[in-house]
Amino acid sequence: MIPVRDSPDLAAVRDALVAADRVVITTHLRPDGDALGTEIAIGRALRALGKSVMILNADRVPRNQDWLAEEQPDGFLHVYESGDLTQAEAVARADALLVVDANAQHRLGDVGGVFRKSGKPVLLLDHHPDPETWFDAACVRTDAAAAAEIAYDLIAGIDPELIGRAVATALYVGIMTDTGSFRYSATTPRTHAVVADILDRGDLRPEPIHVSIFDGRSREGLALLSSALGTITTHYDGRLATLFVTQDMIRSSGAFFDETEGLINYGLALDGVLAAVIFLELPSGVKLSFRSKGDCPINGWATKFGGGGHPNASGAFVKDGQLARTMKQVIDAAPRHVAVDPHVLANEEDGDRELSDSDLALLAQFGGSR
Ligand SMILES: [Mn+2]
Repeated sequence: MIPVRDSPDLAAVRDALVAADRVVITTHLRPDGDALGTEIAIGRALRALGKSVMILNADRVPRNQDWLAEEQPDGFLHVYESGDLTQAEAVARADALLVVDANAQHRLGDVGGVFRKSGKPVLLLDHHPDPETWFDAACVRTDAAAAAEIAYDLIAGIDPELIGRAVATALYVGIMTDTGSFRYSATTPRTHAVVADILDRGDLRPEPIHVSIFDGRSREGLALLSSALGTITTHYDGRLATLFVTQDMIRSSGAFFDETEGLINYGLALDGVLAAVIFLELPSGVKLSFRSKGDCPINGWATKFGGGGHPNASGAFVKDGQLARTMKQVIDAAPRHVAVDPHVLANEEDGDRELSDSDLALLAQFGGSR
């Protein structure tokens, strides 16, 4: 057992949950391991205390976490459907609503509006900066490596005995995925101490969990990886790497869109690269993910394109954006946000230049919108 990291804001969220008999939990669109892990861990702990809990998400579970969803009790995990009476009743009868791993209404999809219009107290547990202000109680720890790390303190603060196998598995998935398997810069000695306690209490073996999350790639997903690797280019003397995935690449590989998850790490893995951006072409626009190494905050850069996130991991969505134009705008905006050598900048920043011929050729090769 390690000491619980308590605080008045965590206690406020914890007390509200302990006092509630009925709780509905949600998280962000395209939920990831931390989003689901945090929801499931808190939800299972509250159920073990005899409470009625529903997880209600705008989007379905990603394929690599189907196994985690399948381990949950019936009726616990729901994908939101307008007009579904069971879901509407759960919100109407709830004593408290909880949002995890996201701090803005638009990140919650349709469930955001449902929560806000319900008139119920809405609680927040999150590790992203700049939360919206409509929550009735909020615990935001931007120094936590994952929302699941805060969930550990929340649950252990109620009763550490609640961290059995089900809760421990969910917490482990959350922390392991959000830290890139314990390597991102937000990982601290305490993160490892928390994980050690989780493994111990849940009697977990890490390997099968890693295999389930990371080694379940389909042939189609590998084909997509192969073509995405071919799009990696570097800019600003090798400090920035970009890669992209077009609708054509998704179609011709036969991969699911969620198999684009993690591709950006191959850009960041290049020697000398400080930051990487992946451009994902969707029918409705271009989804951007930003990653960086060490002391190179890129959340301001993502904010410029309507998104945000953490200093080393952020995202944005450019609605109706075309791939070539969006790439140019993002790459042009890089020098202000990525530590770029001023000599390189003098050579590169010559007004309103086009994408380089090689970038344009790559886009043409992979059928990207111009
Ligand atoms: Mn997270």
